[in-house]
Amino acid sequence: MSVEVERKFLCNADTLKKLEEIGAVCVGQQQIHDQYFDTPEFHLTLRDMWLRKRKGCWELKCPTGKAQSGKQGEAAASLCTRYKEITSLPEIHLRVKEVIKQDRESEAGFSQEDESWLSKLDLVCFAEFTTARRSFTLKEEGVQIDLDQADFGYHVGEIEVLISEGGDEQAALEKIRQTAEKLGLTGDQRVKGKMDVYLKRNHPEHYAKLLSEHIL
Ligand code: V4E
Repeated sequence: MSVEVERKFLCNADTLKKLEEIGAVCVGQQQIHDQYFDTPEFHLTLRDMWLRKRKGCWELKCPTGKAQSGKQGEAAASLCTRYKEITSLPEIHLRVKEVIKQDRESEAGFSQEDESWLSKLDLVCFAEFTTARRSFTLKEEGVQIDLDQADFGYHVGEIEVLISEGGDEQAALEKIRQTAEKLGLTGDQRVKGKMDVYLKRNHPEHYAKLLSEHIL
């Protein structure tokens, strides 16, 4: 299982030029269609768990344990997020079931095509959007930079480093800090992700609930 450490940033007219200047190499462009699922009572998202279907595969992003302390300090770390990424469907099902605490037993076997487990756990799609993504890499640093343009009109960049669970978070934060510096990012506020903007516009009640619980 991997942990994604990332820092979002606001893109501007100079971002592409800057990426070129720092030697970032474009490694691809893609359209990503995401569908996010939760119960009507928001069992998952209120625990900062994000269940989505992307390119026909299920993914669950959930919080890692306590942040590792280190010399990066709280300020740098607070600009970044850290989430475990689970892609094994049986494990996703188990974790989701644990949280929703449904005692209804569901069948043991599933396939990517069989979506009956969703309705058994009362999961419905609450967000659906498509993102045009351009990805760049700073190969020597193991850093990926994505420039995302969501179809609801939000443009955001992210600097990300993947580590294994229990891997060196401080090193990841340092790589992100150095990349942000090279890109000339100056802001000291965490930048909103796509979901933040999407929910605020489309589901203000859900958004307000997540804000009040300090999830967003
Ligand atoms: C973790 C999370 C959500 C799930 C989507 O995560 P995000 O990284 O924003 O999406 P995306 O498309 O870039 O995924 P990737 O391709 O990198 O896997 S939705 C909300 N969160 C929580 C969250 C948060 N609290 N603050 C910030 C800045 N981002 C995400």
